[in-house]
Amino acid sequence: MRSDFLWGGAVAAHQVEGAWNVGGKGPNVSDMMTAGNVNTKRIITETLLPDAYYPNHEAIDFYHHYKEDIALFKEMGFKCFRTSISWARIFPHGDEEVPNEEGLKFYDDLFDELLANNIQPVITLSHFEMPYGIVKDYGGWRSRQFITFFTRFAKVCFERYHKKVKYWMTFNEINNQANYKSEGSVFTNSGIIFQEGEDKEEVVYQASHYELVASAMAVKMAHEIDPSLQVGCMMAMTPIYPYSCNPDDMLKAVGANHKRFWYLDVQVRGYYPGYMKTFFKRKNFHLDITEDDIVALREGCVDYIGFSYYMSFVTKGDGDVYLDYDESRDLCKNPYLQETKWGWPIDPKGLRYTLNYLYDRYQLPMFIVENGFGANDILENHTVHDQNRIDYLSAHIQEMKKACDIDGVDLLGYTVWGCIDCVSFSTGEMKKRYGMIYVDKNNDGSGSLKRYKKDSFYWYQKVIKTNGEEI
Ligand code: BGP
Repeated sequence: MRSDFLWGGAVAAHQVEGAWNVGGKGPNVSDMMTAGNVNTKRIITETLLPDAYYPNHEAIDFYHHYKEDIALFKEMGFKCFRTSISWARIFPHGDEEVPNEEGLKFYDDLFDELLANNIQPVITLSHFEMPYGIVKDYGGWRSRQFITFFTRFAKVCFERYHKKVKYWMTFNEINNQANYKSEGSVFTNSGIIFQEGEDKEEVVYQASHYELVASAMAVKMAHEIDPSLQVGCMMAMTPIYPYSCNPDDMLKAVGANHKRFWYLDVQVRGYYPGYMKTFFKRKNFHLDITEDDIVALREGCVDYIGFSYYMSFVTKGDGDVYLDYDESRDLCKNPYLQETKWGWPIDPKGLRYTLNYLYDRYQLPMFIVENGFGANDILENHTVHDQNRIDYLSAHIQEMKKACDIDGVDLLGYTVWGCIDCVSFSTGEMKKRYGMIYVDKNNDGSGSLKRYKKDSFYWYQKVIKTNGEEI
C-alpha cells in the first residue's frame, strides 16, 4: 500500500445536501424522484406531486451541517472525501451562459473547510444528476446540445476549483445505463426521456456516445487549465463470472463483460473497440458519431480509473449469443456467495479479482471510490453496533491490500460509500444505511438530523491510523 494512500469516504451531492431550492439552485433529476422502498421502485414525476415525498429535497441537510460532518470525518482520520457538485446549483436550468455565483460559493466554502482539516476533496462532476430544466427541454443526453451544457459546466468548475481539487471524475457509473431496460437507471444516468415507438437501446447508445465525447473534452480542458489535474472515469465494476468452465459459459462471460465495461475501453484507450463497432453494425444502429468526435475521444483519455465495487454477477449460456447478452435474462445466482437483504451478492475476493483485471488490461492507477454495506441499522443508546458492516468492509479491505502488496496493482485510494448515512439511490430510503455515522432521519422524512458514531466509526479510524495494518 502506498504511504500516501487516500483513505476516506464518499457521498453524492443529491443524496446528502438537501437544500434543493436554496441558494438559487434549480431542480435536478433526483429532485423529481419520489421515495421508494425495498419492494417498490422510486417514481419519476414530471411535476412535483403535492402528496408525494421527495427524499432528496432535504436528505441529511449536509448543506447546512457540513462543518459538523467534516469534523467527524477528520476525527476518523480521512485523507480525502469524495462528493459531487450539484450541476443545478451552478446552472439552475442548465442552458444559462452565466453560472450561479451563490452555488459556486457554496463549493468554495465546502472545499476550504475540507482543506483546512487536511482532507482532499475528490470530485465527481455529474453523479446521477443534471438540471431537470434541460432534461425536460432537450430530452437529456439523447441531445448533442448536452455536450455544450456539460463542458460549459465542467470548464467553470475546473477554472474555479483547480487549486483546491486535484482528483476529478466526469460521470458517475457511466456504464450503469448499459442496462437500458431499467428506465430508472437510464433516467438518472442520462436523463433520457424516450419517445413512443423508438428503439430505446439505440437511443441509449447514442446518449452514451455524447457523454463519452463530453467526458473526453472535459479531460482535455482540465489538462489545459491546469496540467496537474487528474481526471478519471467512474465505472460500476460488477465483474461477471462464467458459471462453469464450459466454453459456452466462458464466451458468454467475455461478451457480458464487454457489454458492461466497453465504456472503459473508450475512456482509457480513446477509441471504440472492435467488438462495439461490429455490435453497432449487427444491430443496424445509425449513431451520430462525427470525425470530430473521434478526435475528441482520442485526445481525452482519462488519467486514472475510478470505480465502485459492491458485488459480482454470474452468467451462463450459449456462447454464440455473445453481445446479445441481456442482464435480466442471463444472470444466475452464485452458489458460493451470500447476499445482502437487497439481493446484492457479497464477494470480497471479487474486489481483488477486479483490481487485477483492470490493472492487467489498462495499466493505469486506480481509485476505489465506492464500496460499502447497506443495512437497516438500529440506534441503541446513541450508537449502532454494526458488526455486519465492519465484517463486510474488513473483508474487502483485506482483499484490496493483497491486490496492492502481493499482486502489485497501483491503487491511489479507497473511499467507503455513504460514510455518513444518506438517501439510498436505488430505493430512495433512509433505512438502507451505509454510514459509519448514523443520521437521525427516517423514511417518512421525520427525525432530528442528529449525528451519532457507529461502531464502524472507531473501527475505520484504526484502519486509517495503521494504513490498513489493523483491519
Ligand atoms: C452506487 C451509486 C451511489 C450509491 C450506491 C449504493 O451505484 O453510485 O450513488 O447510492 O450505489 O446504492 P443504493 O443507495 O441504491 O443502495
